[in-house]
Amino acid sequence: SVPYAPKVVMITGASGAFGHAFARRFAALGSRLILTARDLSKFNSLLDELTVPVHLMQFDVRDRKAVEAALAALPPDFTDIDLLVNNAGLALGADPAFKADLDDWEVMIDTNDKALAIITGLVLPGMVARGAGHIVNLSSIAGTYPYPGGHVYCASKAFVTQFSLSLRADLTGTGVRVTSVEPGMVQTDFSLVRFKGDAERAAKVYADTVPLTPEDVAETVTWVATLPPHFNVNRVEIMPTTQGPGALSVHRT
Ligand code: 8X3
Repeated sequence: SVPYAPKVVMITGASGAFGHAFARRFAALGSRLILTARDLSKFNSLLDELTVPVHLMQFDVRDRKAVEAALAALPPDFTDIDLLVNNAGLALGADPAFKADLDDWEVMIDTNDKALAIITGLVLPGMVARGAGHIVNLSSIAGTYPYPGGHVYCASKAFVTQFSLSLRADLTGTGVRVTSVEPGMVQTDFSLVRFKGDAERAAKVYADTVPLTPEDVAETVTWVATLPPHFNVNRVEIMPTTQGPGALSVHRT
């Protein structure tokens, strides 16, 4: 048993490996789950294994009207969200900034930052009114450590970390917790998405090393979310043992 188990957990972008891993862990704690995705068919096998009540919401997190409508239509058993896991997010491209596709920049900012802030803003007043709740934001080591080709992705994650810490400043005394979870290398479809389906390039990211797994990240999210209510983890940075910060770049003639 854990000190605290959230009764209703909402996970955005839950069709991917992180979302599935989080859903399994909170289901094991008996939480009711709100899972959101653009494509609900990606939940089929997961739904077969979950034995807790699940409410699915189909939207692109960038579609504010769709998000508002879905939240307004939550069934009674799901309205009081105890834990919001802002998991939807992505990286697109890793070429230098001066070669980047500006459409990629827009999608990253709209998804990783704008949508995350709006969904938080929609869910937060209810938590404050109830005097309890927890926002867990999936940030990244990229928000702290810049790297070549990271540009807008790194900056978008710095937003997530700083937004999380700023929320803490407003929420002390409300009973609502906020945590920025900042993983390093985790083996998922993250790189396949970043490299737009180039499986060979994506595989190279994880070759000959031991990356974290989605279950490792789920372990972290479950840990911060099941601590006793007086205990807030502001931010938690995790990496595989085989990864560490790199050197600053120096140009030599
Ligand atoms: C994912 C970690 O290092 O690929 O956010 O940016 S990294």
